[in-house]
Amino acid sequence: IDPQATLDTPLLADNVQLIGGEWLPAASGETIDVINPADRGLLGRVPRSNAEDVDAAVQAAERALPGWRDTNATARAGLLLRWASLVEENAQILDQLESRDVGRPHWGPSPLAGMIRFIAGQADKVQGVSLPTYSPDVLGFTLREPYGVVGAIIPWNAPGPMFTNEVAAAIAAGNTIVIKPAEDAPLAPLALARLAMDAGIPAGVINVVTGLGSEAGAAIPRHPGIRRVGFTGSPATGSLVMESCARNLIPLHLELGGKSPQVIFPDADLAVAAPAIATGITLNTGQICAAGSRVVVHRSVHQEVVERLAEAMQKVTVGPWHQQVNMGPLINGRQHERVMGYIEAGRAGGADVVVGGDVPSGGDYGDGYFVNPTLFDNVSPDMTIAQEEIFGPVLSVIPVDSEQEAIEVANGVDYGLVASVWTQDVGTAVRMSRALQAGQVGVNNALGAGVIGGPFGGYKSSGFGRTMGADAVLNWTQIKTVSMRGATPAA
Ligand code: TXE
Repeated sequence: IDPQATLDTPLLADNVQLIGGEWLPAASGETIDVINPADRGLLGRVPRSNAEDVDAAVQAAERALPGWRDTNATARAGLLLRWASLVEENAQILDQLESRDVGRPHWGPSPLAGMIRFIAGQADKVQGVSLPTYSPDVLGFTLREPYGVVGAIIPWNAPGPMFTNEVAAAIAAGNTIVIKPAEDAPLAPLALARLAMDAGIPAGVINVVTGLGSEAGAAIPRHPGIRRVGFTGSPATGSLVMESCARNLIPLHLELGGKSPQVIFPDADLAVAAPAIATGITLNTGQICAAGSRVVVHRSVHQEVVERLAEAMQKVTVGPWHQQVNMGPLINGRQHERVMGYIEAGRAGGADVVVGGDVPSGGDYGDGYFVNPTLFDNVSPDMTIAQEEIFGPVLSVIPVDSEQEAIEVANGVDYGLVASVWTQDVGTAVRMSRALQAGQVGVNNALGAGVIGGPFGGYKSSGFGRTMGADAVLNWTQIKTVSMRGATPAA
């Protein structure tokens, strides 16, 4: 397969980004190389933008705002539905672009069109409420209005879904948006933006500025024209983005990853749980915010769980995206070093490596950022590998002796994104669903997945605000209370 082939799609052009309906290079002319993490081959070039380009994008979004905000909500929904149809027609090439850019093997049917359709359905269901008033001369009600020009910064691990989530919800609510994809994986977002233009979404409603986080990214929440921000990424960067929002006194939502527990009770169906947990931590090479990276298991089934997890993780095949494999490389050299550093920390901390702990070598692995699925046993809850998000295919098993201890260990981290509980007992499932501190709880499923329109977001340091579902659209609205006096009161 020719590593340049994806650039032949009419959905992408060399070194351009979308500002005010035009495909432009950075004002500085500088570029960033987009690299295939499976072989370090060059996939393309995108503009290396900075504050100047962000400013041009904000101005374009400001010009587009009145027209878009005042387009009736059903018409906005119609344009989103046209976008969804084009996304569906182009699902294969979008999937290839994302796979190549992220280094991921084919993921199954694309969720993108369905995600946009769900949000389109919400566009004309954004409603206020009627309010009681002190006088019969007055009507009281709320309006939910868009913020105006909004900004979003998205990561590289699932660029297509991240882009559609933020963009569809923000514009469905009547905002216009400036969004920066991650420098590591900007191709699918650029292609999706082109399809949105083809669908007839007006120029300036969606502006995509590519560039580095410290340059183009940092400029978005700093820009005085931006009225709200959505950010998904690391806690450290999220904190910087929030500081900028604080200076400008604007709201934001943050999604900052997790250290999601998989709590296994002795009555769980282990034949189902173990392979599902192994898939959950190796899907996308563990680079999923929801990935269940800690197995908190009752000691009575500890041995059996470790054996079953080891068997499932050994079956995972590793290789470049175009082969029939389960798992591709990590996104870049920095993440590879980071993940290998955590594996060393696990060993140094006294945990037992049951599977992996190393990198595959030779043959097709070449210069790719590969790492083998890694299973650590006898991890104690305070170890670094049990506390910090590794964002790689590294699973830690922590044995416990009681339900109470399981809850304490499961909740004993800064994060609170997803938590799973594996049991066949309804009582245990109910108690645990309430006790686990997480924005999503999965009972007998590893990623808290399988719900249509479920709001998604974190408890504790995993962030706040929700993407996806009807709440995602409401997130991008502000509430106005109107009291309307119909007649001048009689003298
Ligand atoms: O994230 P960053 P990185 C976690 C995961 C991973 C770690 C580091 O643990 O190992 O973060 O990944 C932009 N102002 N997650 O370094 O830096 C950047 O260009 C504004 C979890 O890649 O947070 C990119 O578009 N923006 C996570 C986006 O922020 C800035 C997904 C994310 O990059 C910026 C990704 C700045 N100063 C990583 N600096 C999840 N929640 O799923 C960078 N960016």
